[in-house]
Amino acid sequence: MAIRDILTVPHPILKKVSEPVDTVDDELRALMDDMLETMYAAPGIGLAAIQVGVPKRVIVMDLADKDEEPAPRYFVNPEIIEREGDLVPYEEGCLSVPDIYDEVERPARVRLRYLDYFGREVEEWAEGLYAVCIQHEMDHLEGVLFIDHLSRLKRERAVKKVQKSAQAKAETRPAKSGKDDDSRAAI
Ligand code: GNR
Ligand code: NI
Repeated sequence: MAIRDILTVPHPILKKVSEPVDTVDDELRALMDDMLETMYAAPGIGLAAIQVGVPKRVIVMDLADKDEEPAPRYFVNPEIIEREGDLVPYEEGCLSVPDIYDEVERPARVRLRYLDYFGREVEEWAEGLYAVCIQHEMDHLEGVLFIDHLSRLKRERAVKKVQKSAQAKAETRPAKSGKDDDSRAAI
């Protein structure tokens, strides 16, 4: 297992539409394991593969409270097959838009069809935080971020703020070092 880097706005990959998965095999499970570890480390409650630069229709999630047992969930090729209830506002955040929070309205309940960690087909209703989170994650599969649901002014402000703090971080920290990283070797 490995923690992967999470892409932040305005990285162009985040706008890509992710491709369906053919088979849920060990290689895909290794990706899902990495995604879960990356999500827990962040920390976050959900993560789409595109956020670690992989354009596949894969999502991981864990909605358990800190004092509860971990409850990882895995979604491959998820589809919303029914929507129900009023639009409900929720203050959303996103690991690809760090430190920005704003209200987004989404349907209260959605019926899902997806493949789980073992490639078994599941159909179920999601409501509450589960409904909010799966709709946020499924937006990522279409290249859509929660800030795309806000006004242009709010969205542009958010992107600028994230860019600015990423730049400030890059200036105060030395380049990341790793065995495959020779970015500091010759200056
Ligand atoms: O960690 C996350 N929290 C969150 C809060 C409200 C609505 C959606 C989310 S998902 C987010 C992690 C993330 O960016 N997933 O794509
Ligand atoms: Ni997100």
